[in-house]
Amino acid sequence: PEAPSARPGPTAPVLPPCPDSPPGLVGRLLIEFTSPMPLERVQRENPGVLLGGRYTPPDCTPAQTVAVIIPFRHREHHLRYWLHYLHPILRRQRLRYGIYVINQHGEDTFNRAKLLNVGFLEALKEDSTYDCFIFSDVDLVPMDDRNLYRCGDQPRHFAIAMDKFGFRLPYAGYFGGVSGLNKSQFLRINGFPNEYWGWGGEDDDIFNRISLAGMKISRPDIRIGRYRMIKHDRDKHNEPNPQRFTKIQNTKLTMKRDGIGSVRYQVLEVSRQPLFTNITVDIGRPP
Ligand code: UDH
Ligand code: NGS
Repeated sequence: PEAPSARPGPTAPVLPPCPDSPPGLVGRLLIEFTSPMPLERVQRENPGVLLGGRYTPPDCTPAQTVAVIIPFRHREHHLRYWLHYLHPILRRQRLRYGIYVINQHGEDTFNRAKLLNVGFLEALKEDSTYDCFIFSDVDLVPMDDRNLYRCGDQPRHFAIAMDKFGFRLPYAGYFGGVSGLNKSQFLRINGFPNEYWGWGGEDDDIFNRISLAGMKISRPDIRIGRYRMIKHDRDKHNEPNPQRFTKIQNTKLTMKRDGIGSVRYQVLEVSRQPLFTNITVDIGRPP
């Protein structure tokens, strides 16, 4: 007798690989943040997204599985715009993906890079097949869907032409906003620093790590890597970090001991929402 069907049948069609250039992209997009965005509307408009914010293309097999990691605290209204714009874009890009909002518990000083380290580890606990990690601020929405949220043979910087910088890089080594590394690139730099409390410098430290590891940053065309940032005031408990200038001088020394290999935290809650997975975490406070 035949073995039970592991072979493809009518119920398990073999899908072709997803194309390098997805066919249904629209190019330049109109992005605006005028009227508030109700979460119910975003849910209604994205019925194909599975619990926890997971999606798999119905018509092809993607080469990568992408975890999108968002550092977060008290930005619910930004998150609703982000989900509204990004789910349809990522779907058109034919990505298999999951959205992870890493929510810093409590009111101690914010630590963006440490939250991103937590996101890397926790996404892999949810699904060990993630091989590409896109780190995105919650207030940045791409203005062109040809800016593909995938990983490549070098770490990638996506947010290179932000409206607030006049659609240019603010400086050649800028690596902030939205970036992506595959698993081996991320591990090669020992992940991100855990010791940047407050605003600034952590993205420059990540840039230094990448350079010190002998990698080069890849970027999209300047006409495609355009972003709108949702305008906001400075958050409480995320003041500019006065240590940031000296810290970024010492990446070569600190990256060996401070990174994904040394991150300590406690997950307080994992909550699978319809459009994202929310992970609330205690990451401690500055020494
Ligand atoms: N973030 C939060 N909550 C916070 C702080 C930061 O969710 O309280 C996250 C969020 O994803 C944000 C990212 O961390 O997009 C980066 O932080 P940021 O938005 O504070 O950094 P940015 O450089 O703004 O965008 C700095 C303050 C600018 C004040 C401008 C006043 N006009
Ligand atoms: C640099 C910061 C970066 C920051 C960038 C853009 O000066 O962390 O400005 O900032 N580096 C240091 O402070 C060492 S922004 O204009 O978005 O507020 O990302």
